[in-house]
Amino acid sequence: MKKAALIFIMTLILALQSNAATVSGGVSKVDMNNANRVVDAVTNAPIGNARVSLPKYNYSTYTDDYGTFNLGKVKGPTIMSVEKEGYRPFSLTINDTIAARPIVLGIQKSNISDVVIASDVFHLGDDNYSEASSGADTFRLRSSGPYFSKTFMLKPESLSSNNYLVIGSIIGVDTLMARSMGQNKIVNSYASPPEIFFNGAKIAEIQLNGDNQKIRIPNNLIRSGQQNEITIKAGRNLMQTAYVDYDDIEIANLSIVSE
Ligand SMILES: [Ca+2]
Repeated sequence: MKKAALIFIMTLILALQSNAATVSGGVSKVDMNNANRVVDAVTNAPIGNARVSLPKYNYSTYTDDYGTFNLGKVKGPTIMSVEKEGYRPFSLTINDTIAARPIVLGIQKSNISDVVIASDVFHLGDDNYSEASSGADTFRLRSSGPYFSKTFMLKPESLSSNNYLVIGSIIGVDTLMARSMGQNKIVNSYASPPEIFFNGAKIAEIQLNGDNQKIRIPNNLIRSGQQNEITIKAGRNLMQTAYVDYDDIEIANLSIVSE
């Protein structure tokens, strides 16, 4: 997953270079070299009036007609999310280094079969976490408890496709694997991974932080044309036996994508 994230960041940097042309049009001239922009991932056309937000800073703004937007100061890892009618909700974990350079974000048109489960950022856990946690600096939202659960309809046609749960961004996962990958600075402990359940059956464990994690939903678990349920359960600090200490995490953008 880390490799995928690196490739994604490389793509982002290449995208920056290939888009580094100054475009003039209308009355104002926009310096595309130095602008953060939201574009259509397929056509590369600028997308105006997209909402870009940093929930940690309670910051949100809209792109202009050139797709450009300003980001305030960013410190440490934080989730940035982009919303635009007709497009899949998009999120990206950024930090000071990424925010210091122009960011070009390609977003994808939504498909009629996409189901958005949550388009905002939510916090799972108990609000008790170490400063060294991989998301500690980012947590702002109060915990809604150790579980997230939501029901939603899936169309009858979903059974003729492959279906995936897509987690836009996740931070704060402090598993042994996350620690060994350098995603946090915790020395003495680690946590069990968050678990994902679909209609009561466990379909995945999340070992690492990152963006756009895709989890296959086995078709035999799907109730087509009916209500289905996704549940995410926070992991637990495995070195704390005196009481239950849930591993605090934040998640942005959950959707079901059929392909
Ligand atoms: Ca905790």
